[in-house]
Amino acid sequence: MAEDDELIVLDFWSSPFGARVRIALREKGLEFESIEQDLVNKSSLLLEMNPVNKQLPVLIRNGKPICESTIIVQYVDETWTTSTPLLPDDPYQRSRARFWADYIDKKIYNVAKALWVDQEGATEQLIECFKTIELELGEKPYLGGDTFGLADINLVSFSSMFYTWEKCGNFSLSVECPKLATWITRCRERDSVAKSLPDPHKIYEFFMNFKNNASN
Ligand code: GS8
Repeated sequence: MAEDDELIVLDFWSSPFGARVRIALREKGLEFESIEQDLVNKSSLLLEMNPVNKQLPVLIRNGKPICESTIIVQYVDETWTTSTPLLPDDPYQRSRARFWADYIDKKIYNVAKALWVDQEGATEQLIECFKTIELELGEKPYLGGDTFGLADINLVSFSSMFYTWEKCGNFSLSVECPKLATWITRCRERDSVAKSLPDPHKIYEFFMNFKNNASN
């Protein structure tokens, strides 16, 4: 990293998307400042840095913003190439990693949101998504193969919410998908992940308060 490189993350402690950026930066051994955002009264900095989506996370490198978590992780990987690649070199393997990162983005979160509002069939759909990912994982240590990468980051970032999803959907991930449960433990043992993810019980409390307040 150039000596004058300044890295700022516009962040929120419980955000799985923010966690992706923190994990990627930590995998690369980069120092950064995380600035906690108010999701209701958005700061002028957030609105200036992400005027289109007005969402976090935003990575600000020397004043220039990069938006959308999956794009940020790829930017980090393409910018700091000397350590811990997060995508394979081979274009075909890269396309597969991107496919699974995209599947996780498009499917998992939307189905979990349906579970959140008690939509019928949402639990079954979520378990089906988990099983699909578990099938792809197979006997590999990581989704991308032997090394931790983009697709792993995209999924493990949600793992602090799994306890909440299991409670809401009344299922056990380790019973339904034992290999995926082992994969979560493996990923969470990494320093970058352990330092970046919030406590699942804290997330449960946070979401239950939010849900109770919303229904009152
Ligand atoms: C999603 C970011 C997002 O939902 C990404 O970066 O991958 N596709 C984006 N951010 C939320 C906070 S995390 O739950 C957010 O900024 N919400 C405020 C809003 O949407 O107004």
